[in-house]
Amino acid sequence: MQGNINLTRFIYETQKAFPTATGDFSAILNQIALAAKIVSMEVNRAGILDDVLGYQGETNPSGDDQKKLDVIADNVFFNALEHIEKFCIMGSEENENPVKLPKRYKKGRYAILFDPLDGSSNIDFNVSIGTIFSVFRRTSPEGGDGNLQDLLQPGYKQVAAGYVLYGSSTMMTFTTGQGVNMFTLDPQIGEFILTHPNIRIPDATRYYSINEGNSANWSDALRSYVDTLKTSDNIHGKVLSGRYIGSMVADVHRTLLGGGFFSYPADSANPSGKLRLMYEANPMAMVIEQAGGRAIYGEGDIMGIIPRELHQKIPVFLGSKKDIDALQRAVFGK
Ligand code: AHM
Ligand code: MG
Repeated sequence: MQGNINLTRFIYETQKAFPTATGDFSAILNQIALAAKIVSMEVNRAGILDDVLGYQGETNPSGDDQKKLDVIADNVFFNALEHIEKFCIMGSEENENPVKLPKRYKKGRYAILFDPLDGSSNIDFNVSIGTIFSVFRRTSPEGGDGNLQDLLQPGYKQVAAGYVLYGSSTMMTFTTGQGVNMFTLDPQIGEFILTHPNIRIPDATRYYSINEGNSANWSDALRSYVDTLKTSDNIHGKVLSGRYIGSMVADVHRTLLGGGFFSYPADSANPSGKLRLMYEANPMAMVIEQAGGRAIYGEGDIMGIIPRELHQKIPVFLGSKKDIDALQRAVFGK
């Protein structure tokens, strides 16, 4: 492929290389991109429209207060995806139960989970937020309605995953299991352009990323390990800088491009951490591993976990292989 490549062309050319492809992924990715453009526009205007910022007055299944933008983004993604007849069931971080598709649509071969607007605590401050998505092939018989089991699959069974970052520019990053590609929205033409083809996460870094406000509740091993990053006695042989935005999408995005690691660990107040396995950990783990990195919960890989429930939480450590290997050895003795 030559020159400036837009998302539609990228999808078309990738599909051409697989003669047996049905076009299902093309439809799915194009509709995710459409929803991302709409949410991006809403996020950009949120500070101007006084009915968009602030709380909705409800909590989501994890007990977090729902922001109005969370609910807007949730609706935008459902509306963009429900009618394309590629899914049999959907799951959203904002909904307690799996979301069935309207009867009038044929049921497709895939199940999708998404966190429509991650990093909600940053919404009111004009700080980057994002959308995360994860796609599985259905396990229930074709044709009928899907069920919870279509969604509750281990991460290694994901067939596609990615995120959209609403930052100083809007970027869409995804993998279908053949590496990771990153697209930047050109607002003048309203198209995503391939700006970072086949990304590999670097081994060298200047940064580590973790909420140190919680360090009093961490394990001693984790606290000691993070302390080594503030001296030159670590795998990088230099003092690292801390970078923590508090939006997983933005923190993972920086880690993907800049190396190092991002973590939301378990602590004594949150024994399973804060991040959700199905909506946040699994899709980001697939992206990071497809870029040559690693994603673990502690002793083992995030994508190996057999999920128990839709909103279950899991500690997350992800980043460059070199960093995660060292952290796993020091903190979990593996
Ligand atoms: P959310 O889905 O309610 O937005 O919560 C998830 C977010 C992640 O984006 C981020 O990594 C984490 O919460 C930050 O939490 P904290 O503010 O405790 O550091
Ligand atoms: Mg979230």
